[in-house]
Amino acid sequence: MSTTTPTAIPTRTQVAIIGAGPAGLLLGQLLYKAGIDAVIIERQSGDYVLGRIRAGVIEQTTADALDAAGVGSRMHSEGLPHDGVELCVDGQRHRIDLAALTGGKHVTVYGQTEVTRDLMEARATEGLLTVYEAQGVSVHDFAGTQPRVRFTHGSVAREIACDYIAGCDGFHGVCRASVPAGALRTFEKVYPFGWLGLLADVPPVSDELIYVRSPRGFALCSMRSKTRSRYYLQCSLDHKVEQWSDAAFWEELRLRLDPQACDELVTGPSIEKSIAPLRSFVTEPMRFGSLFLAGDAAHIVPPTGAKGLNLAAADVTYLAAALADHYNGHDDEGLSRYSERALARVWKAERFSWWFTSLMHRFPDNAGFGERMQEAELAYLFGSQAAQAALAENYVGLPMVLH
Ligand code: RFL
Ligand code: PHB
Repeated sequence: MSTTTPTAIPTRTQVAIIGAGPAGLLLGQLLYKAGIDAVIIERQSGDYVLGRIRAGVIEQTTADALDAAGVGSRMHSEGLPHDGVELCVDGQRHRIDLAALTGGKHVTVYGQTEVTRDLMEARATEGLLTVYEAQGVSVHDFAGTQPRVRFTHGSVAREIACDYIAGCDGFHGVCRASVPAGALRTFEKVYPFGWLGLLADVPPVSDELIYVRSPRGFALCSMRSKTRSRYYLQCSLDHKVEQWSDAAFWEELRLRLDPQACDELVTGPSIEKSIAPLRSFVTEPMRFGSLFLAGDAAHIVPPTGAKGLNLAAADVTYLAAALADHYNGHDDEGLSRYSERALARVWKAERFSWWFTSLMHRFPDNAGFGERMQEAELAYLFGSQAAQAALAENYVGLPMVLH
């Protein structure tokens, strides 16, 4: 999909975007709407990008950004608005009424795969260039004002000169790694467990997501539609996905769910199974010269708060607005303040994701004091409207401050 012939690759553009994940594709679309020229360079194929099963929960600000990019219509017709979310603790379910606690806000359950597909299709329809399967991508001279991107495509060496590079190439990308040592400060927390995810064409166990804390570890019941479910189990970091048969997954899930959910659980063959480690990570600043980092290239959150894709969308919303101000001759304040504005939002989402992860998982070395702290925090949460409102406000997404 959207793969272009090598001859169509230009030697110059205004913004070279590295990575065609949600950050890169959304930025490309927002820049197109602002009349700014951009080329996206992606090392994988379009099908590979679409095959990665990741996020499922869209905040209102992300939905707004997708609307602004002109790609929101399928999300509105097929996405599932959720007014609440459930927490199940030791077999007891507690509903957090997101809408009531936030003055009517909700989240939309719509898969990252579908967001990516919508963005790819919009790009193809507009005839905008994404170079898929670019090899050996490297970024150059971005300390100054005439950066360049080099790569090989179809065994032809290419170079694109540009005004700015947007590093949207994820946690393992080349952009952050190319910044001189010492220019960036990083903050990291690695959690002692991972999430084993399973996707299956079975109806979800409940109308809303259920985050489960059980003595056997965390579980999450999520969905992609009314006929497709996504489940996760906290697992040990040394587990391999091949160790987990579908039957073993469903059996372990049942052991973590409440009796009602066990009764209503519909199982079936998996379409996909994968293990993801959990990490909190932030880079400061998110800019070096004419290179701007956005999305997972700059920060990672553990998936418990469903914030990763949403943060990526917020970053590129700030960045697209800043670039539009620059090219429209207004001013460069947005570019100067990009890192500061994005990081203010990032750190709040990092805090929430870390808090929610710490609250709901079983920590291997937490048997004493730590476990009591979790229990006390949960008892406080379920007994306090104010605490539930704080959870709800963060879960639906904090507002974006553009000016
Ligand atoms: P991506 O999606 O990793 O895309 C980066 C792209 O860059 C390409 N790339 C390169 N291209 C050219 N040259 C190179 N040298 C390159 N190196 C890499 C890659 O091939 C890729 O296509 O980053 P982006 O765009 O910043 O998007 C971030 C999101 O994908 C991520 O934050 C979310 O998926 C996180 N996440 C969730 N976020 C939410 O908001 N809500 C959720 O419910 C949610 N659930 C999840 C998640 C992530 C998960 N995993 C697997 C980590 C659930 C899981 C299990
Ligand atoms: C998902 O559906 O993949 C999902 C939902 C909520 C999360 C994380 C992942 O917190």
